[in-house]
Amino acid sequence: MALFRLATTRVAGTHLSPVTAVFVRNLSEVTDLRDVLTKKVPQEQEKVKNFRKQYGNTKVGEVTVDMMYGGMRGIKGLVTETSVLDPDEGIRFRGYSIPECQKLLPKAAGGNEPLPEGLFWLLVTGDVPSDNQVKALSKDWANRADLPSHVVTMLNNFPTNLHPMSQFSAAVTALNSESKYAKAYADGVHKAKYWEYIYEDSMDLIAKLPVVAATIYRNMFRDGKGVGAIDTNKDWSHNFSTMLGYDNPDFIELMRLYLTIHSDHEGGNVSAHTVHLVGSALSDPYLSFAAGLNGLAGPLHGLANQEVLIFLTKAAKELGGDFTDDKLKEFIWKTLKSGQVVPGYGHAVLRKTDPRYTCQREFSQKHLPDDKMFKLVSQLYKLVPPILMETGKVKNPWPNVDAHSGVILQYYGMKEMNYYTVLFGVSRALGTLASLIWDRALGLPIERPKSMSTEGLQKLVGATK
Ligand code: CMX
Repeated sequence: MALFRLATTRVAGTHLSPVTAVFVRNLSEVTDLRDVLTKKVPQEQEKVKNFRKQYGNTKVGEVTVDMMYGGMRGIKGLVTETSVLDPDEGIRFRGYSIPECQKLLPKAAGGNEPLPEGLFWLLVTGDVPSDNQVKALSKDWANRADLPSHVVTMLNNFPTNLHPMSQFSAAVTALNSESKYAKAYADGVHKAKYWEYIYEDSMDLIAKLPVVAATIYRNMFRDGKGVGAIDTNKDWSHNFSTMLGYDNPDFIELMRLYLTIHSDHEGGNVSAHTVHLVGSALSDPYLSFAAGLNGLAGPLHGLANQEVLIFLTKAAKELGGDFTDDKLKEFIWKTLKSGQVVPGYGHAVLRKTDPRYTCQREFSQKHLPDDKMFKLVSQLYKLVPPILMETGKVKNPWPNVDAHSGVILQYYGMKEMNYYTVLFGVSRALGTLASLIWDRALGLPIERPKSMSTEGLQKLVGATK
């Protein structure tokens, strides 16, 4: 259906345009993501309003005492539109599985992997974008990538023994000097307009993250002489790879895949939940995302990709390259008996092999089938699950996303394992910020669940002491 839209004067962003009449045939032809959202937001607001009016008091689950002590597993307590995680099937981004995204999302010329720009468009709008829409997004991000000088100075002054994730989160926090949302809030903007500024900040932040991340990498592991200029004709992952100092086309393809698959894992995981929570206090996207990065930096979450490489390197060293099944089993048991986890295995929700692991395995089978470390990862895939099952307590013995990513990066020369979580963080911005835009568009309130003391809980359930 053709629709006639009056483009309103831009209230946020740097590109104020006059009120103009724009003829738009359908949304698949609109290349400005914000224009698409401007159309979609009122429709979604209406949908949610009507749904809540009719079903607002309907019960969706029960909460047990164990759930309260057990990290709130299984409690349905959040609404996240961008993706849903099925325990057996894995993640679906707006209803699309990873193989479907690999097939349907636009690719770079000559490339096979989806462009993360396309995934972001999908997460924000629910629609698979066209090539033109994705190209417009690449250009938009390239044009927003500049860092303010105080952040560059800050990055250049960090000691090289400060973990890359700490540098990353501190720099993102400091970027909030650029927040258009914080400024608009201070100027008394109406709450109906919040999402527009959150959108602008999110776009700016996503654009700047690769520059921040590459600066950290170059400062810590290369000559620290800057990251070079952004090429506005290249996609986000291509520019990021070049800034990191990697120009192998296969590495660039890996980055496109990597930045796509690490983006979102529904709303309850530590990084996504943190961004949502902090954002609910109306902290701007820089502050909210930096908080999420600090959660991602934990070894049970995003830092596990670093931990996996440490684990593999330790195994290689201790076993002196003697990777017989028996020796490896012994090493795994030793790890467990010393009270440590096997990193890269297990998940709070998943109960099967993570499809994010599977697609990295497929990438490796294609690009690095004979790599020694890839073979070790494959051998562990065979050996670890039965051992974890034998412990009798691990609910999911299968590998997660972090079990695989490090060895592929090593293969292409990125051996600095304490940097890996930064890559995860760059990607995680796509999902968490897409959600943050919708959080404000739907006017979700400050988050404040009820907590109880053990004593209060005992009274509540009528426990005898
Ligand atoms: N190695 C050893 N023990 C493990 C284990 C693993 N890989 N996974 C779970 N367990 C243990 C738990 O520590 C827990 O032990 P206790 O009862 O002694 O405390 C028990 O098994 C039950 O845990 P669970 O219900 O199966 O798992 P959780 O939901 O509590 O935790 C996770 C999920 C991911 C933190 C856990 O599987 C783990 O620690 N894995 C290793 C770290 C990892 O790979 N994290 C990355 C996850 C993906 C991501 O977020 O990036």
